[in-house]
Amino acid sequence: MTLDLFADSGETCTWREELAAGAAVLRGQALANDTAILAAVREVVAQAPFRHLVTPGGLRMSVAMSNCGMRGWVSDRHGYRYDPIDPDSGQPWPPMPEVLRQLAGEAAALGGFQAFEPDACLINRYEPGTHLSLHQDRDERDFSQPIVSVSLGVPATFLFGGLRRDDKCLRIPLTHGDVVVWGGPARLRYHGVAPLKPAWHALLGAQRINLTFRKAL
Ligand code: MD3
Ligand code: FE
Repeated sequence: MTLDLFADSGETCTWREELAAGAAVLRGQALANDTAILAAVREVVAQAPFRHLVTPGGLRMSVAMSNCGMRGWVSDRHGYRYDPIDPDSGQPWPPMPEVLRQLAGEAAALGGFQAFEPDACLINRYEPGTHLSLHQDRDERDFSQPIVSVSLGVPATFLFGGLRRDDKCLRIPLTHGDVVVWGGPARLRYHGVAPLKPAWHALLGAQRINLTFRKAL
């Protein structure tokens, strides 16, 4: 664990917690840039508005989603996939803004993964009561690549399980500005988000936004 209260560049982080082998929380890593990050997210969702995807089983997801980058994660009656085209617009997903790409690369390096070049950024929007059921992320081709997640807005309880669905979950509070790097032996652990409690954040109101950066191809 390192403490650097006066860090002024992206090369150091303020507070790091090793959750498990391969999983590092960088507390407040996105804080210094939060307004630029949110401006970039707003620009993306102006072009690719949030929508509620349907699972292959026909259930509407309570989390609303959008994407930027060369690939976007989508779900429909046919299954889950990474698609270069936004099915709602028929157009490519908006490009990944530089401020987001840079945040993901710096965080991955702090988590021990050099030269992370994400081609997909999934943007999840949670409103009060919204949850994400326990799942694994396994739609990517190369599990040696990490996933970087950025939490913005109201706090959430992240559920961090094991390699089997019925393994006990740790409950990890994630709040505005927290960045987590998931890789190595943590890459295929089950995880989810508990129902969002009503709360208020100065920049996002009652919402939580989570960005997940991945190398899909
Ligand atoms: C642990 N999103 O989009 S990000 C997802 O807060 C997703 O919106 C959650 O799970 C959210 O798939 C959690 C944190 C996360 C992402 C990928 C992981 C944790 C992970 C992969 C392996 C282990
Ligand atoms: Fe996930």
